Amino acid sequence: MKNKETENKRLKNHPCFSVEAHKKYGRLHLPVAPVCNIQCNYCIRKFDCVNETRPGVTSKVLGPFESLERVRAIMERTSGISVIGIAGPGDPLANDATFDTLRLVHREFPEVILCISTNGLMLPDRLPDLLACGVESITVTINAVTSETAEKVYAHVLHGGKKLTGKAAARILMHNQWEGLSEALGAGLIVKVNTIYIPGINEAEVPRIASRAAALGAEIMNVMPLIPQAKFKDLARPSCGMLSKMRDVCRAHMPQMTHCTQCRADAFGLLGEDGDIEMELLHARIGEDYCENV
Ligand code: CLF
Ligand code: SF4
Repeated sequence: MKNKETENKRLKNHPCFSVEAHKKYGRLHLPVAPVCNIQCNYCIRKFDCVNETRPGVTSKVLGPFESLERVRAIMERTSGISVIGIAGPGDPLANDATFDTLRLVHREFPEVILCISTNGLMLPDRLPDLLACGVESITVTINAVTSETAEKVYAHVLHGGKKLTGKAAARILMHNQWEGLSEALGAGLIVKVNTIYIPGINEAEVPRIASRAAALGAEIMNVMPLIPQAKFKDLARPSCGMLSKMRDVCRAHMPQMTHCTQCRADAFGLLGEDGDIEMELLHARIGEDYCENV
């Protein structure tokens, strides 16, 4: 059962869930999760997770204690960090360091909202651990509602000690994403859905993801434009106009995030006010046509 008062406070103070909060509060990412358990066709491992991070080269993977040191140092000299998140560079739930880090940080900074972003494969399994660590908000990246489309988006899924491909991979991934999302909402977490808008592959399913996520009670959706790379390097990146139109369609189902900066796994501070090096990496990688607030 959700505690409405706590939930509203979290939503109000979380820079990714609230457009107002992002002008006032920042997030601090801890890059402790290098391993991933799936292969998205738009991902190259040497870059940060493009589900949730800007595709700059990962500067450094930290361990749990190094992360705690980083939190201490940044909290001492930066005000307004309301959220500490783990968003890669791989999948947080595929890395035990995620849970060790969350526990350490929560013990010392219980007032900060803990957040993770995941592909959802291990969410039903690891939700109890996330709750025990004090996590209060999650993002699940869902790119398809049918296995035909999911098959095109994901090359493989590592599950139960096996490497699955095709429909078998698609089915287990989608089942766990929706199951995990639903259970997380039932457990009182605030939940955002990220969807990569991949022209020619999943545009017909993006609004269906919005509709289903809204029906389950997710708070907000973040439709992110494909960054063409890896197997999808020859696909077109959606224009600002296409993105805006897609968000309008999805808005009929649920609120849309329009202020995402596709930040790095090691970003910190207010959204959009990260260092110059990150901006250079972004522009070098995806060109100057990056559009925000559409
Ligand atoms: Fe980080 Fe993601 Fe939590 Fe935010 S980011 S784990 S929900 S605290 Fe935010 Fe960055 Fe966009 Fe993500 S701007 S990429 S939506
Ligand atoms: Fe890459 Fe993230 Fe997909 Fe894993 S979940 S393959 S790190 S984009």
